[in-house]
Amino acid sequence: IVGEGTKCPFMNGTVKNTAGHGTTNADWWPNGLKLNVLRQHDPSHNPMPDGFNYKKAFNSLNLEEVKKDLLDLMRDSQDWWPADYGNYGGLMIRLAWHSAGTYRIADGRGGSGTGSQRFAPLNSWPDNANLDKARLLLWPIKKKYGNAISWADLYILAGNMAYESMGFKTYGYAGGREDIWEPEQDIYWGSETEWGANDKRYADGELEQPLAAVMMGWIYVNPEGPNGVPDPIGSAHNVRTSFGRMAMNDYETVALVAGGHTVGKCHGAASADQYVEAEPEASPIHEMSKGWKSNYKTGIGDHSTTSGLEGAWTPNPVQWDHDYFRVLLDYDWEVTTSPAGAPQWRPKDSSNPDKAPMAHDPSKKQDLLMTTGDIALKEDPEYRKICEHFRDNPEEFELAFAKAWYKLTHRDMGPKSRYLGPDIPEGNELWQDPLPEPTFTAVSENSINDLKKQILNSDIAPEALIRVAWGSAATFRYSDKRGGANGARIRFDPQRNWEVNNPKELTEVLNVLEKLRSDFNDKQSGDAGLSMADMIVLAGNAAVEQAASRAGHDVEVPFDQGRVDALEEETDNEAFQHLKFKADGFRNYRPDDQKAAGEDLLVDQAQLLNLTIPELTALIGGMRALNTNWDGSDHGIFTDRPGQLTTDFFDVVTDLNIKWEPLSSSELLFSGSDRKTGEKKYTGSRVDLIFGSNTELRAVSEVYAAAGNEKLFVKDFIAAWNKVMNADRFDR
Ligand code: HEB
Repeated sequence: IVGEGTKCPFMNGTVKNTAGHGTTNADWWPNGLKLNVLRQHDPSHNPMPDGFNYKKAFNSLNLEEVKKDLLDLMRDSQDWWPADYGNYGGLMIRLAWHSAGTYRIADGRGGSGTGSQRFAPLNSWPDNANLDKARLLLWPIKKKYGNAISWADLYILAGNMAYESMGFKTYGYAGGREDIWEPEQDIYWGSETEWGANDKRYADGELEQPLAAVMMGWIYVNPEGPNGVPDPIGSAHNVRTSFGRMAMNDYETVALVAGGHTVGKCHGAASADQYVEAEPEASPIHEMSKGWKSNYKTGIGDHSTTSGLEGAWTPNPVQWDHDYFRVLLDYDWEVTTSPAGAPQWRPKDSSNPDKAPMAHDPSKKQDLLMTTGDIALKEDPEYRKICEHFRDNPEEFELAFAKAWYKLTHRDMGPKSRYLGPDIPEGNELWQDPLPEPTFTAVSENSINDLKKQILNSDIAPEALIRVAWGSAATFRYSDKRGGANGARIRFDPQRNWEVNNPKELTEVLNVLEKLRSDFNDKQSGDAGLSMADMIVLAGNAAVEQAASRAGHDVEVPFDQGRVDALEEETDNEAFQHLKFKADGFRNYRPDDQKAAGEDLLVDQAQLLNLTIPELTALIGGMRALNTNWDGSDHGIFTDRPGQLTTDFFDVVTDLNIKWEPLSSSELLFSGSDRKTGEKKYTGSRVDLIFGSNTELRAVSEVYAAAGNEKLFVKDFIAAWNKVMNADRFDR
């Protein structure tokens, strides 16, 4: 805290009466709707030049030159933070791993995709201690290549080059992670107000969703063991849960931890409580964004403290080798205490163990160590089998680690079409949700218009077409760029059986569309045709156009053909279960097992769809007018002409003549009646009422309800609809 501990009453910063300070709305009403998450990353806050295209910039790089500079950097030790054993590799790998390792598959948030480790809270998480040094060591290279390589891409490339510098051949590398310029506000990192303490998150025996880490401020598990107790079996449970939450199985997890701890060391020369100063975010201004200054002797090199554990895992920590399994399995390990006071493991003398050199004085030797998380791999029977298998099959281990590292560092980038650069491995991985090459060429606009007519003349109700198109496209999540209409995976399990997708209706719609499509494609010349993925979107578009025209608006919904149909065997059922809508406010769906409020779930969903507040508002008002609730209910259908694209929804939510009352004490549904006559007129969910209740959503609803703004609404609705339909079109 600025000024704390000083004697001078006139110290700078003791008075906080400037812009942005003072008690805020979030302090007064901590439970208010978090619409701020829909206001992030405004392009006007991005310092890149107008029209900047990262793809183009990255492709202009000579990547070989960057890689060479990174290799040189590994061995170019700096006095202000000297390299362990003369190689920064371990530190850089930990940087890349901690950058990628915040990813969790439940909501796709976290990960290395945005360079967010530059900002709070990540830059100051206790588990990220001294990674500020790694980032600052990279600055000369970042400075040299400027806009052509993002921090996010550089962190991962540095990790790869660190491995290469120590003799390991990585599986490949893709660029394409564009930096953000402010901390993310949407990621739920937990609700604790202090760092550490994992028992809280496991309160119900199960780690709180969507979290992957066992405690606040850590990437995954407590290295000392659950709650700081060196209990390997308990640790194995936590490792399995946490790595599982990022979609890593046992095989991948063992490969990752072993490959990670084949190199580098732990730092715990002295007690952090006693010697280490504040993290970057709380450091004095003259530290210039550095933190964790240690006052123990020199505070650097062999005197540095990071995790508080001390020592290397293997005898040669700057060489890729297979010692990790040999050492872990062959030696007997006992609990000991690091110089900083943390529980860790040392090989018993009876094992006659190798030692490692001191990192900054090769003439001295040091005991090897294992963290409780490492011993977990030996003590847990399943993990142990894999350890033994890898020990006996070192080549398989190398490939397993190479692939797991590639997955770890690229998992959050979404489809392969987003990958950039010359080092992208050939072939697809299942976790990339592969899409086949396009089989069709474009069809003419005239025949598209004919097809739209045929679709609308079929037996399927227009609202069903809209629901299915929405269900297909709205699985997209901007967080890890998974999901969306491309691939038409709504045809497959698990999506086709989700309750919100109304499986019976979905099957009927798909059958009709498939029939129309094959007749249509048969009539096209050559390879021209439409995929089912295109067909589903086109059908939704046609129904929206018809609804607009019935309300007197002659408008066209843009249609961009070129989607492809995924194969069922290239659809990882388990990975797709995580795309399941926690709730879908747009179709007024909230499963009974959801504990969060409908309006909070709506904002979460809108953020994953990368919608703005006006886009969210237009979509909800429009979809209610179009009568597209998942189960055909009347909740929120505040109109006597459903199926027309009108602003009726906004008229009603802003209308003081309607009196709203909860239908039950759970306040999930409300009844709206005429204030004068008492006549019951409407029912609405929390998602519906929030557009009259929340003042910011109301402000936008007022715009759409106001005289003369129907055209504006129709235009905004179609633009927002189109944005969702095309959110995953990285192929374009
Ligand atoms: Fe690790 C380091 C823990 C996983 C890679 N690690 C480390 C440390 C610790 C740990 C405590 C120390 C820090 C200092 O400096 O002090 N990990 C851990 C745990 C886990 C892990 C508990 C789970 C089980 N790692 C991991 C992975 C990876 C890694 C997965 C990758 C892949 N690490 C690493 C490295 C290092 C570490 C490389 C070194 C760093 C240096 O050298 O600096």
